[in-house]
Amino acid sequence: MSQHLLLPLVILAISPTPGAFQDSALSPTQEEPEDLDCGRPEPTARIVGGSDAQPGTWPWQVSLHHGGGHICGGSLIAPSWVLSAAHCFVRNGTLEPAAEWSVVLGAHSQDAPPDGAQVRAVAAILVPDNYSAVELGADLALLRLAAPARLGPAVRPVCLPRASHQFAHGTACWATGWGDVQEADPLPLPWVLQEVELRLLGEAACQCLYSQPGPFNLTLQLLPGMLCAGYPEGRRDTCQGDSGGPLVCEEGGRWFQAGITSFGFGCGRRNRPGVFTAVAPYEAWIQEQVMGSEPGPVFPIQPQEPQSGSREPTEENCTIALPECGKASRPGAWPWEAQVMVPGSRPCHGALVSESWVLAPASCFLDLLSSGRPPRDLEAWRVRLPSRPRAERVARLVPHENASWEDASDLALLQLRAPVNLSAAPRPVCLPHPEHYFLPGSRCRLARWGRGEPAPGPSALLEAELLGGWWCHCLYGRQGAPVPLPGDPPLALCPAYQEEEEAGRCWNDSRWSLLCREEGTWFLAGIRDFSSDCLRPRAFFPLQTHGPWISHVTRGAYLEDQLAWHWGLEGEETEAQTCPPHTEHGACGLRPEAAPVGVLWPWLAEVHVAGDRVCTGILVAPGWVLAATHCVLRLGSTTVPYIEVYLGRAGASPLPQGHQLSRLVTSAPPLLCQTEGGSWVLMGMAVRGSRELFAAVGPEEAWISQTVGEAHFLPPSGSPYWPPVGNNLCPPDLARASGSPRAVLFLLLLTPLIQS
Ligand code: 4AZ
Repeated sequence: MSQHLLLPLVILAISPTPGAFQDSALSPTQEEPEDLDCGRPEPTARIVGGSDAQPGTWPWQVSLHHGGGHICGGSLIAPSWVLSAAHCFVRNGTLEPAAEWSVVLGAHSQDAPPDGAQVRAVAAILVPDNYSAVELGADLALLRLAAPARLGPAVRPVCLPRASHQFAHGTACWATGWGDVQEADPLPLPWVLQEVELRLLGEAACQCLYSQPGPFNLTLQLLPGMLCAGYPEGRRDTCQGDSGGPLVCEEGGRWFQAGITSFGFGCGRRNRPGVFTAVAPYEAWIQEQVMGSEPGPVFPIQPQEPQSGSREPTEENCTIALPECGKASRPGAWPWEAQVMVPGSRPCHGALVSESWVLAPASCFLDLLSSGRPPRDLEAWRVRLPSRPRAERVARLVPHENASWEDASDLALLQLRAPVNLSAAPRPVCLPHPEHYFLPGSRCRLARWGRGEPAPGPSALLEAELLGGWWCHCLYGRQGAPVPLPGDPPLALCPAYQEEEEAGRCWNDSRWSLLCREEGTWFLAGIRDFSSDCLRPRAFFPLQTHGPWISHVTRGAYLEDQLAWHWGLEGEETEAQTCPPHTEHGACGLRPEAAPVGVLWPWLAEVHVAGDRVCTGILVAPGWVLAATHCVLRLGSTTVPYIEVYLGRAGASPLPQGHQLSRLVTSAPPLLCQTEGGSWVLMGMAVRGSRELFAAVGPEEAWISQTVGEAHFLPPSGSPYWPPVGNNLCPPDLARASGSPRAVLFLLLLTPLIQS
């Protein structure tokens, strides 16, 4: 819990084996004082705002080891008893054997065998009969130690509340543990016990927060015996590995254990406070289990009544927190836009992701690394942020470990020397969690990224609609590749730009990041348009896979839950799907099912012949367009006229203004049929003068494939499939009817000509 979250050592093998802690001086029969005290650590100074606990501050905190490492926390409640969480010990409905567990007491850091630490074997694990799953409550357990702990400054029991004890909501309490410091981010060495101050939330306030719908429609019904602590804005919390550890509140100079760390939705997320097992309601169960054990746990009388008015069940506001990131007064005026100024280079554009960190492409700086200039010399580097009078100084540059060889990881984080005050500007952009699912149809825009020149025109204001994951994935993916389901990280994000279609231009000289909006909040969704040249739709590398790295480095980036999740409804696939046949350039014959904007038929080409005719061509390979001969050649002529081919704009938008009247003669429409795999296949071209009679393309396969090696013919198994009645995509098979005309076709070799 560093700044806030606790940390697990779950996966890391802890170096000292339990034996290393063995306290040989301890005699198991050692007598404990009769008047066992509780909840009083030896006085020590605590670092205010710090996250490492001072040794001796929380002497009841224990670490529960299994298989050689820390798994859960616990609290010493009597010399022979430890309180923890049931879910630490129950696997698939079965209690794990006590003999596999050991309890480490008096540890501060788990790095080295700590002075004064003791290890005890576990004689018994007791779990309430009605425990079945964390979200159903009763998540507590008692561990009887094989030998009592020897009490001292580093090992003391905590006080337990009686059943009647009431903890006022709003009370500042403390949670402690060695759990993760962020989701999936273990506590770093030297594994010092972490502490975090959490406020008790009343039942109504907590239920209100957990009733806010979240991704995967996750909400939670709080049950009696559960207790919440944390903040609506999140950011301070317990996490995996803290489970079983105590939440303690000071009353009358003693520390009472109000809760046992149990679960939550993620760690430190907005409107998702930590859920604890309330200890007070389990007084009777605890007393029953420890009966006859001397000395037993201490349940002091509540030292003072909580102030009236702050107790449950008084009225509580339902104050939910709104995102603190991703708000922009208008698109294009991005309050997170950062310019990294490195002497001798053009500014590099990035995004502010927290008070202290800027995310930018590593490629802006990698040349500095390779040219031998030490990147550590950041003295002259500056970062410009909106509305800041002076440029910020840079303390640290952290490139992504794969930055130099993987475009999808072309990322670096720059730490500012001093955190900036966040306001309307500068304000960080929101980052997606790995499971974020940007809905097809999401509205997205571009922001400058890296060293690219701005595109001419109102590029930053262009609005795109995100295409469906299946189409985007298969267009750039491999044949048979499984399409990621919602909740799995996508390999690409494809925005379609209506304006770009209309402008007939492409910006292959520019570098962009992709911002997508959910409920008025902007997320940095993708980086580095990786589609080459003018290939459309554009494709961006999704940023969400890097969320854990960013939060690990920054410990405070604004990762935000998905805000729009009405998916799984019509149109969106939720079943496993694989990609249809493809070429080395990606799948052929795919088009967006619901075609939000953009090109309905992405292979259609406008073939402009000698300035007076426009007919239809078909893109059959990156450099080749197939057209009907009668379109290209005038009757009786054998010389090829001047021809221009326009790609990527047919089917969606009308012909450009000014061309429309003189060139409205569109001839040789193609006949396309859809295969079972979803690909569209060119079956025929209309014969001269007809819109209904088609000449089959199939017989020309040999000629086409000899001329255009990369043209892709569907294998026999992908034979065209005729859709059910009522879905009349293709007319009867005229193309194969006997006596049907041979296609007379022209292949046009494309040369790049115009790039406006
Ligand atoms: C866990 O997995 C866990 N943020 C513990 C506490 C919380 C979440 C998960 C609360 O043990």
